[in-house]
Amino acid sequence: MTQKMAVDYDTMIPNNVGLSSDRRVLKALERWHPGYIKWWGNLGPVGFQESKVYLRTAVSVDSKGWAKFDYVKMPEYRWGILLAPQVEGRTIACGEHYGEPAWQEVPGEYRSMLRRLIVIQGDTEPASVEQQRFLGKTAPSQYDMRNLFQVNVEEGRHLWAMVYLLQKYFGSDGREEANEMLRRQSGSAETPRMLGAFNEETPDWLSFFMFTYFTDRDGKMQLEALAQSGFDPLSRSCRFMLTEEAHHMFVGETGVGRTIQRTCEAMNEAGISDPYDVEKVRALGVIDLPTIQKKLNLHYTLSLDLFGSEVSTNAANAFNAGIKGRYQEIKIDDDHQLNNATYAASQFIDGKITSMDVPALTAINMRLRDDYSKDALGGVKRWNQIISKANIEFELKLPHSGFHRKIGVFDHAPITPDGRVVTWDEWEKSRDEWLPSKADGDFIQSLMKPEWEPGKYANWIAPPRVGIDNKPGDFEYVQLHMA
Ligand code: BYC
Ligand code: FE
Ligand code: FE
Repeated sequence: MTQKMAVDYDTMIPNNVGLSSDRRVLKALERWHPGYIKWWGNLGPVGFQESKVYLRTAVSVDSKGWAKFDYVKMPEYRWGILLAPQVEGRTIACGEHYGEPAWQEVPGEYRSMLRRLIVIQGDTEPASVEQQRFLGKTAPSQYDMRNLFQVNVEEGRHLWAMVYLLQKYFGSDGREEANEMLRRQSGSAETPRMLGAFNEETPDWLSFFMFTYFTDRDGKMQLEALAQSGFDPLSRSCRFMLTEEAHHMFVGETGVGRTIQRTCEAMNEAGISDPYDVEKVRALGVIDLPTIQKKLNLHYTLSLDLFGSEVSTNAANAFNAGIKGRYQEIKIDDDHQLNNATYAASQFIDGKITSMDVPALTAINMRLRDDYSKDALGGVKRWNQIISKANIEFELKLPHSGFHRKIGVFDHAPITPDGRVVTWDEWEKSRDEWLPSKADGDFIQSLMKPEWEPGKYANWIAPPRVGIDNKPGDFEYVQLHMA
């Protein structure tokens, strides 16, 4: 391994890309830095900027022991540029350049395609921070508050990762794109974030957990696909981002799991066996299981939209160019060019849901979405085990991929969560049984009372099994400093 794995903390921007000897890029990033800090101050976590948070910071990109935990004020977090180690002799994993050496510079013919993908990826990162900025104030525990802020600073770092690529490899238009990242804003009417789900609200902690389970998992899948890129600096950036991503999905899975567990415990203590007795369950101050299903339906389907159209020439071009691969491309046993392969893609024709074999090259998005759904099923099964262990008859399910969609073949099709095609009238009539209603939102909001005493948890959520960094139950994860 020729490359230094430790992170250089000598420059203002921690990095393992030799920034101190790359004056042009260092200067460009130093010029971008104040705008980023200003953005963090304006649109990052509201309150708590003066509090010391027990955060992990990457100190190496080694697979073992890359993180160090310590108290940091968030604005002083050392956001850095970290790439996974270069793999000697790495070759392009797919498409017409399959087997050729990976590119260390941007190939001219694919420049705009690459830039677009990096910009879209980068745009989602600050968007999620903006969406989650109000949640600190209603944190159900110090433990959860720390996890929120950990996710937030790491999404901030993911923005840095993409901005580095833009500044280093894309000249003046890269610089312009880097500035635009701080100008767009989640939910803005004039300058919204680029992808649908990143302009939605994250109004409460159950939404936050669903978001980190389902939407960060789209992040995982897209990063996996970009980690297969023939453009090596992008691949290496994404590979390191993936190591951080695992924690985000852990926060989501365990957050939803702990919510479910508390609901089941409260039901059992009160002798309520019918999960559909919503009023009685809610009177216990916990979130009823049908409402958890509705939140799941919402966040899963918003996340499915992030995969783009099932059949896409954009996706085919990116694959063919070797810019974006499939999930675990190098482990797939085929020609990696998809010369004669087909793939079953969803269709919605004359009001009927069907599927048709199409050239696999055009169905890259569909395939990644299918891989995503399989991946997302694991946690749902574990959530159901919590319910069945509590002897409650209820099963959470992923809804049909045609339900509540705004992108692709099912765009605005009246399909139910169990995959029946109905009339719009029927669909609208049942909407509130499938998706969170205003009343559901208000109820959840009423539970969002902060619990900031170390070791205590809001009534609607169970404590975690183990602390972060193996800390004891009453550990002070956030040294609150209220101005
Ligand atoms: N919303 O051929 P099509 C993460 C546009 S999450 C709005 O169907 P394509 C994270 C599309 O741009 C991961 N517009 O799709 C998670 C195109 O527009 P133009 C983010 C959409 O291009 C949590 C047109 O529709 N990373 O990291 O194959 C917290 C037709 O496009 C949407 C990436 O997404 C939408 N949902 O695929 C923090 C990776 N979908 O160009 C972070 C980079 C499609 O015709 N992005 N459109 O005006 C990509 O690979 C692809 O651009 C997409 C879309 C998968 C997003
Ligand atoms: Fe991210
Ligand atoms: Fe994430």
